[in-house]
Amino acid sequence: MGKRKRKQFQHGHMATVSSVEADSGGTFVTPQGQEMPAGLEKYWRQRYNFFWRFDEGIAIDEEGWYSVTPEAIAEDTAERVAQLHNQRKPPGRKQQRATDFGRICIVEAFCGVGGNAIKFAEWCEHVIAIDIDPGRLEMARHNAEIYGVADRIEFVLGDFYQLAPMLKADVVFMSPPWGGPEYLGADVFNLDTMPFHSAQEWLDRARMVSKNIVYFMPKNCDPVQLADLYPGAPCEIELNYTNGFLKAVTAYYNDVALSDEGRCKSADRRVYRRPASRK
Ligand code: MGP
Ligand code: SAH
Repeated sequence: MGKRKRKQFQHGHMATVSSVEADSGGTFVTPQGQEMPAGLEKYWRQRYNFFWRFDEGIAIDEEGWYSVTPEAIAEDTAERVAQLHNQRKPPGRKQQRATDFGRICIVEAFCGVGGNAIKFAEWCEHVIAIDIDPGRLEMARHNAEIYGVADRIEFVLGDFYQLAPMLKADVVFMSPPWGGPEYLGADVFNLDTMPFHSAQEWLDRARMVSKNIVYFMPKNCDPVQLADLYPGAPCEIELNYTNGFLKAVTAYYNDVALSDEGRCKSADRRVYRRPASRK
């Protein structure tokens, strides 16, 4: 990655930031002298939770700041998905990282600035990373280059809802827009009220790609409603933490629901388990 491209992203980041300033009013200045809208300070303070290589030129825009999956959570999810391949190996084979897990192809339906895509690329052979926003998709590519994994990611600009019928993969990961930080305003987040498409509609699209689905969802959603999106499938829902704070929940359906419990670092307990139904 040349210097020119990194600089261009720093500029793009500032342009996005200034468009938020008008809404939120106040700003804060980082120790590096960068002015940011006050509304993003909470996220900026967590920057190394999102990307430990943040200082190497990571690019994030407004939606990216409040939507990116914390790195430790993304890592656990990727490691768990990679176990799917391990299950298919002959017994006795010892798990190793990335190149050894090899053969998983995963669709990351909502790539954003690449928080999940980068971790999947570290653990799986091939990642198809889709986003409808060209600027954010470019930031994801740039960030993946910083992590040295861009060559394992196929970046696709488009609408996952339209693309799903044309795709096949081992696993689909979905972290769709939840409607911005306001999702925290509800006591219980209703999965029917997500923007653009309901959680059910997204999941039904994902089923066209693979039966193995991983769904990253608000911490205040109802786990039973989340499990019921895929009737009959084994489902496991985990709580995702960073530094002891609950951040989100992740639902795993079908083969990815059969986890190795001992290995998870950021999700410290399973909140919901449903075995496969007999019908
Ligand atoms: P958050 O709103 O920052 O809650 O979201 P937090 O930090 O628990 O706030 P607090 O005030 O309760 O302390 C937590 C995490 O959820 C973020 O870091 C993102 O990873 C994820 N997240 C938040 N939003 C609004 C979205 C979204 O719209 N889509 C996706 N995919 N993830 C989101
Ligand atoms: N997992 C990502 C965050 C995803 S945020 C990360 O860790 O960085 C949700 C993303 O979904 C946004 O970038 C938004 O542009 C994208 N998006 C919204 N509608 C979409 C659609 N129909 N198809 C694909 N991407 C979409």
